[in-house]
Amino acid sequence: MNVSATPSAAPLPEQINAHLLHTVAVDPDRASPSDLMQATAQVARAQLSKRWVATQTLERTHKARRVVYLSMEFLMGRTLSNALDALNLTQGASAGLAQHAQQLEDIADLERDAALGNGGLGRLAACFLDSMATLGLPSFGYGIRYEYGMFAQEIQNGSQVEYPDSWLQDGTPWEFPRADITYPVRFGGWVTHKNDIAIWQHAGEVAAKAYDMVVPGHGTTKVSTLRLWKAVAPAHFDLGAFNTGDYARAASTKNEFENISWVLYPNDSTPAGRELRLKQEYFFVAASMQDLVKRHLNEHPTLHNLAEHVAIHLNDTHPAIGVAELMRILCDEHGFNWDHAWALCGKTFSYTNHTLMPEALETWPVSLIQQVLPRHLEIIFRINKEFLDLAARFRPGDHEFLKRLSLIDETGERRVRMAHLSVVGSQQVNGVSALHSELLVHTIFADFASLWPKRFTNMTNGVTPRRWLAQANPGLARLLDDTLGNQWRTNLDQLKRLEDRLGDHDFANKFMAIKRANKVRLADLIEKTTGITVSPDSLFDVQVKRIHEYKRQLLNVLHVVGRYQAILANPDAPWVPRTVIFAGKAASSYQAAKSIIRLIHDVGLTINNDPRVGDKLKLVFIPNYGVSVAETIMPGADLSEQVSTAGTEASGTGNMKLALNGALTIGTDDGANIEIRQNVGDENIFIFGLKTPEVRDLRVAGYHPLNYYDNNPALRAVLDAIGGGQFSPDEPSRYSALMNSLVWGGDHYMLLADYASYVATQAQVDALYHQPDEWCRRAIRNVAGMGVFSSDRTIAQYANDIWHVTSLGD
Ligand code: 26Q
Repeated sequence: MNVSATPSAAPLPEQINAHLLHTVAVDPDRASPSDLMQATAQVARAQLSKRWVATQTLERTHKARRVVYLSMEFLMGRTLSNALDALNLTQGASAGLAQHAQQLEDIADLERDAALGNGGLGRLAACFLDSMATLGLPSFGYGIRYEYGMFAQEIQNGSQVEYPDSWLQDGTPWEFPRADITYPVRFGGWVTHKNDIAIWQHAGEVAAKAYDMVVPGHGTTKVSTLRLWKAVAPAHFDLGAFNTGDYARAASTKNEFENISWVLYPNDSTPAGRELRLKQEYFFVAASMQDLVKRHLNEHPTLHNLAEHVAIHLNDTHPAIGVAELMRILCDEHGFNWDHAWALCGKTFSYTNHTLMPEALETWPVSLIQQVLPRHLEIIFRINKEFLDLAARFRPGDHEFLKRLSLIDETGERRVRMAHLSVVGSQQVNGVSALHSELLVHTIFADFASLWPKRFTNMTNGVTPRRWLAQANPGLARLLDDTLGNQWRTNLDQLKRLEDRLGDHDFANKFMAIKRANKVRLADLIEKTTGITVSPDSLFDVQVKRIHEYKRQLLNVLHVVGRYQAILANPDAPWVPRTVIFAGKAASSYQAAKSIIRLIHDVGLTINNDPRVGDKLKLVFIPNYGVSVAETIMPGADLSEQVSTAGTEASGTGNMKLALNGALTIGTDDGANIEIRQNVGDENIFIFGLKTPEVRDLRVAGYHPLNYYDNNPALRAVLDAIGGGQFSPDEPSRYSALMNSLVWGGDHYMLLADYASYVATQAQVDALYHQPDEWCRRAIRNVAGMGVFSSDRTIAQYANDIWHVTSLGD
C-alpha cells in the first residue's frame, strides 16, 4: 500500500499544531501545557506506529524466532522524552514547543508515570524491553493493564498514607487498544476424563482485551511491543439482570469479572496468598499463551515446531502457571501426547529468580488451585510425579531428597511451590548477579543443581543508559558526547575511555559543575516536596529503594543519629556537611517498614530544626518515589547507600544507576555491589561489614546483638535515644519495639554487627570528601567502569545463551 503525503513529512512545529487542531481539538494559539503535551505525544505516536507496523511485517516475513517476556510488572515511567529521543525528534519538539513559549522539559513533566510495578523487578523488565528493542530482537512483553498501578505515597504527620494511582484517568496517548484481539480466560469448575482426554468444565469466563504499548529502540527503527491485558466481562454477562432492569446487580456482576485487572498488588516480599492474585497470574498468562499460539499458527501449520520459534521467559515465578497452561493447550486442545508436550515445554521456557528469601518465594495452597484451576492442578501433579520418578532413579531410597524437591510442600497445609514448577519446566534458570546465582545453586536450588548442574546460570542485571544517563542526566550526556562521541548510548563500554581523562583538570571541572547543577535540581525537588531547604554544597548521601528490613534503611538512620550526637558533642570539629536523602515506599501492610519511614521523619524533624546543627546535617525523605522521581535523584547523588545484609539483595539496580551518574558507593559485599567493585576498582568504592559466609557463620555460631549494645557506647547511646523517645517526645514508646527487635529480638539482619564497620567507613567517606579533586577523580573512575552494567549487555547474554534469538538487522 502506498501512503503518500504523510503528515510526518511536515516540520515538527507544524505537526504539533496540526495535532492540536485535529486530535486534541483546541486552537493552537490557546493551547494549554497539557494540550501541548498531548499533541507532542501524538506526533511521536504517529511515527512510532509506522515503525511498529514495519517491524512486525519484517518479523512476520522472516518467521523470526521471538522472545516472549512474561512479567506481572512493567515499571515504564514516562514515555514522551524517551520516544522523542528514539525518534531523533527532541530538538524539533523543543523548537515546536518554544513557539508556544514552553520548554520540552516542563511539558514532559506533565505526563503521569506508568507505574505498573513495585520496584526492581518491574523496572528491570522495562529496561529489558528498551534493550530488546534497541538490539532489534524480535520480542514481545506481556503483562497486565492495571487500572491502578503502584499506589501514590503521601506523608502525613510523618507517616506514609497510600492513595490510588489512577494513571488512566485522563487516558494515555501511548496505548493502542486492539479491539479485535480478545481471548476468553476460564476459571473454576471441574475436570472430566474420557478415553484419556481431559475436559475442563469451567465455571466462569472472563475476556482478556489487548492494549499495546510501543517500545522504541534507540539508534534503530526497530520497535518492540508491550502487550497488556485488561479483564472485561464477556459480552453477554448476566443479561437477565440487565433485561429486567436490575442494573445494580448487572453492574456488580460486571465488576466481579473486571476486578482481575484493577490493581497491582503493592507487595514485593511476603506474597499475598489471595485468590485474586492467583487469578491475575493465570489471567495474563492464559491470554498471552493463546496469543502466542495463535501468532505461531498464523505463520506455521503446526505447534510441533513451537520451541524453534519462541522462547518464553518467566520474570520470577509469577507467570509460572504458564508451564501448566502450555501443557494443557498442547495436550487437551491440540492432541499432543504427554511426553511430546513435555519435551516441547522444556525447550521453550526459561526462568529468572529474583530472591533467595524463603518468605518471598511464592507458594499456593493446593486447595485454592483446585478451586480456581482444577485442570492445572492435575497437570502439576502429573509433572511432579514424573519428575519425582526421575529424581528417585538419581538417588534411590533418599526420601528426604524427594521431599525437598517435590513441587508440593507437604509440611502443614499442602502447597504448590511455584519456584520448583519453574525450575522443572525451564531449560535454563538464572539469578541476577554473580553472588546471587552462586547462592541459588548452594541454597534453595541445591538439590535441583545436583540433578541438573547445567540448567543454572547467571545473568547480572543492567540498566538502560538511554533513560538512566541520556535522559536523566542531559548535562553529563552532553559532556560524554563532547568527549567520547555519542556511541556510548548504544555501546556503554565506550565509557572505559574516560580513564584517559582521569588527569584532565578541564574535564574534571566540567564534571563537577554538572554534578553541582544536578544537586541544585535535586535540592529544588526536596524543597518543593518537603519544604526543607538543603545546601547543594553538602554531601548528598542517598538511599532510594523499597523500604525493607533487609535493605537496612534503619542502619543508615542509626548512623545519622550517631552523627547527630557526635556533632552535638563536638560542634567545632571539621564536619563534612551532609544531606541524607531517603525515598521509597513501604508495602501497605508492612508495619516495620512503615515504622522506619516514620522514624526517618521524626529524626529529621529534630535534626533539621536544631540550631546547633545547621548545615552540618540534614535528613530528608522525598515522598512518592518512582521512576520519574528517580530520574531527578540519581544524577544529584554524591554517595550511594547499598547496605543490605550480605547475601540478601539479589542484585540491586539502583546501585548501578547511581554509580553510572557519578556517585560513589558505600555498600556491603552483596548482590551486584561486588561486580561494581570489580569494575570500578577496590579503591573507588567503600565496602564494609560482614561478608556472606561471615553472616552465615555468625548465625551458626550464635549471634548475640546484646554484646554489641553492651560493648559499643556510641551505638548504645543511639539505640537508647531512639528507643527512649528522644525523637518522639509526644509518644516516647513509639520506637521501643523497633529498637527492642534489634537488641533483644535477635536483630535478624544484623545491623548491630555491622554498625561499627559502617560508621568507620562513613568516616573514610568524609575524609575523601575533604579532598574534592580526589573525590571527583574517583567519581569519574566509577562512571568509566559502568559500561558492563548496561542492560544491552544483559540482554545480549540472555539472547545468546538462553533464548537463542538474533536481530533481523535493519
Ligand atoms: C509475589 C506474589 C504475590 C504478590 C507479590 C509478589 C511479588 C511481587 C514483586 C514478589 C516479589 C516482587 C518483586 C521483587 C523484586 O523487585 N526483587 C528485586 O529484583 C531486582 C531485579 O532483579 C533485584 O535487583 C533486587 O535485588 C530484587 O530485590
